[in-house]
Amino acid sequence: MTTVEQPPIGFGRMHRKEDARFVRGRGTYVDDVNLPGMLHGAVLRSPFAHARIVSIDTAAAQAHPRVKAVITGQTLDGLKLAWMPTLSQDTQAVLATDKVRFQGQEVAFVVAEDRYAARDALELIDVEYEPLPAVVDARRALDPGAPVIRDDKDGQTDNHIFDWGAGDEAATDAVFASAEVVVAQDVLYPRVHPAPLETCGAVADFDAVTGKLTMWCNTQAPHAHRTVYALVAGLPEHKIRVISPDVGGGFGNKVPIYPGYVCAVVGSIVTGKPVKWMEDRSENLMSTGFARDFHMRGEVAATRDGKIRALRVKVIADHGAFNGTAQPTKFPAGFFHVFTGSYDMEAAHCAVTGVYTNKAPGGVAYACSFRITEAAYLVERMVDVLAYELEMDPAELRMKNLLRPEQFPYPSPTGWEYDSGDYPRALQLALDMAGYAELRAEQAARPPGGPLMGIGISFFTEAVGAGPRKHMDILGLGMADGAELRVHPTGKAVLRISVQSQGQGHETTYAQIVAEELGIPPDDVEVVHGDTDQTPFGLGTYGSRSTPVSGAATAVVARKVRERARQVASAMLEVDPGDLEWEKGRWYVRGDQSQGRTIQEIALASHSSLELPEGVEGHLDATTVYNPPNLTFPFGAYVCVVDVDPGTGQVKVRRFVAVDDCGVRINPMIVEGQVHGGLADGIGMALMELIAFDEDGNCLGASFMDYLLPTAMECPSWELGETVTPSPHHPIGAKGVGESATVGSPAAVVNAVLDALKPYGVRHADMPLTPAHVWRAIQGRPIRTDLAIT
Ligand code: MCN
Ligand code: CUN
Repeated sequence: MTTVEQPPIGFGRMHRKEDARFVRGRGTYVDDVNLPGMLHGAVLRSPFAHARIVSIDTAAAQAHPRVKAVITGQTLDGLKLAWMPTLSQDTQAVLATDKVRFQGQEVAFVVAEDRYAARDALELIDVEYEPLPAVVDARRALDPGAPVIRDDKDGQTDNHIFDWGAGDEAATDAVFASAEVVVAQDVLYPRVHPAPLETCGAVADFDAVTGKLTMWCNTQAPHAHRTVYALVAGLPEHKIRVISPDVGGGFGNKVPIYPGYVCAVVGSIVTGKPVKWMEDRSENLMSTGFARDFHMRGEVAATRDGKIRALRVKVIADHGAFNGTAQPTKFPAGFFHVFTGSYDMEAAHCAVTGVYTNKAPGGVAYACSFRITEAAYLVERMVDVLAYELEMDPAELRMKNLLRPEQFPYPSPTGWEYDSGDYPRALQLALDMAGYAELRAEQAARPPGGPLMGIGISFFTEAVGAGPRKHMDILGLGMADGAELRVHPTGKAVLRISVQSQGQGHETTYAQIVAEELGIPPDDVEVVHGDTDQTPFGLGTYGSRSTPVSGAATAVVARKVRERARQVASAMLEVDPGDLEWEKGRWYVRGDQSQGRTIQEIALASHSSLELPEGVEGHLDATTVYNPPNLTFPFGAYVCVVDVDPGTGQVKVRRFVAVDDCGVRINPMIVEGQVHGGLADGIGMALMELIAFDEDGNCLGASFMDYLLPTAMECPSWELGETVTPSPHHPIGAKGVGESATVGSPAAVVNAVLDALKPYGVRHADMPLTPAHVWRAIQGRPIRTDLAIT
């Protein structure tokens, strides 16, 4: 990788501005916030997956000399805070009152002088439980006689949450009825966890005198959180300040509102002191935003020569005990209905049923683009299953079915409009980079019975940048983002945006957008984010929406400033504004390059005594609110090569070629970093990451001893390629990329392993493909990975 010493004035590779503090250990994370008199909270959690609470005795904990408060569901009930709304219009217990519904659920909150005393006091709380049978298998959740988990909800007599579908069912059924070939496959996307480096936490500081609540919290969506707090607490928004400081990774885990945050607030109100709550690793893994847990049945209708005609999908979506997913309200299964992926077909239909189980509130988190991860994985498995049945080459089958460039903008069978793409070019580039023909020749030359190698391909289409207000809101909040740009007299600038970086490098790339539009060097542009008192309203960073929405807002606001600068320059040069031409960083008189004013000169003049034309305000600033006209649709083609030892089932990823197209790249180095991270995620999910449960609902992934994460050891040296198909509706032609590789890569790895296992007649096996699982698949006995049952 090459980097340039002199930062570009605009797009291009440059080191991240924020790294100056990160590499020196000078970041400020929530746990670095220490206020005078601050107390520490800890959460008591349920050991049972499902149990009635008979009694809670807190007397001994209260009597602990260093304990300042013990809060239970009963305390909260008195404040009408025992239950809180979730982002998907369900309710979630803040502290359990009637029952516990998953292992690790919050039962009580202790506030003490230090973290250790708080933890010690948890041991002194005596909870009497009456255990109830647990529902762990999503496919059994709707069985008659299954224990009803949400008996707190009026009229809820089973574990059903929603039925939702998309596409044309009748048209799809008609195609299936006349199809030459139909293949069906059950595909599980097991429950996984984002596992960010920094766990979730907050410091709540309620000032009883001013009535203002200040909340340091590593949230990905500070403004959305503030509005929810305002609704829950009945405080006006200006009395709540949410500060999301440096964040050590989010990956979706830090979108929801967790009971610990609310408890910290109540703890601060009750004690009159700031209260810090930081969860530990096991708490993070057991109780916060899970991902996936999609039990899918896919069916493909095709012609005998491999033209895909239709796709039909049925899904059971396991949302855990509370429906805590964060996705636009109209889409209870997220954007799963992008499941036709990158392929041209006559019809498609999906039906998704959401169910409650005795597991932590599940949902969409973990680089998911609102369920496109599951959709992309399913369709890419189905294409390979079809190739297996038709005995066709999976690359050839994909080439035959990919959307063609002339089909864009492409209206998909389930109601999307893909903005732009050249899919065959991306796939061809990936195949060329991998040396596909030689790899197949190597595979064919292998003697039977020996070490195996497999080649896996995936092609994905993402849909990111939620989203157009008329289609998309969360809890009634439309998904537009504000931006404010102010250029000081010296030509230095401050940009205020509503999205919040968790490691994506926003302080750099947003400065680069301003640099590109105004010609102010990126080092002269300060990006302010993550503080609701200092930034305009917007819905936050997830679904790779920052570039598509706030990136666009930044370009738009910079262009507004540029137009103001033109007016000022016209006064300075005494020419008509229409006679001025822009080149990066300066307005000049058309036909006379020497007559011009730089943006810095204009900035000073805009604050000076210069007489401005009628109607032109002084100073150089602007605000905007950007409502995206459509999502952006980045895409990519991935090729993975694995070596598999049939004796042990061990998989080694030998090579990984990734061609990504995210339109115009603001900072190619940051884009590559995003792709590297997502590819590692993909290897993790495909081969080792898993949150499973035993039949009593005990979580079997509650530490990094059990929840395995990929390291550099498991990752090859990534081979990256790119194509650039700009988004036609985005002001700078950029598309989001943060989740692309996580969405696209698991299927490439799984397809590669199953390609290797082909000599053993294995058509499908579910993730994660651990050595034990691969070995069993070779023996013809693949397992159900989501349950601790073999
Ligand atoms: N970028 C660019 N050119 C493009 C597209 C993006 O230079 N054409 C840059 C952006 O300017 C930004 C970064 O790449 O600096 C990611 O941009 P984008 O794709 O818009 O994604 P977001 O900034 O909205 O980040 C969210 C996305 C999500 S949803 C998850 S999950 C995830 C991901 O980012 N979480 C991450 N990447 C992560 N990376 C880190 N280090 N930490 C996380 O928690
Ligand atoms: Cu769903 S994980 Mo990202 O959208 O924050």
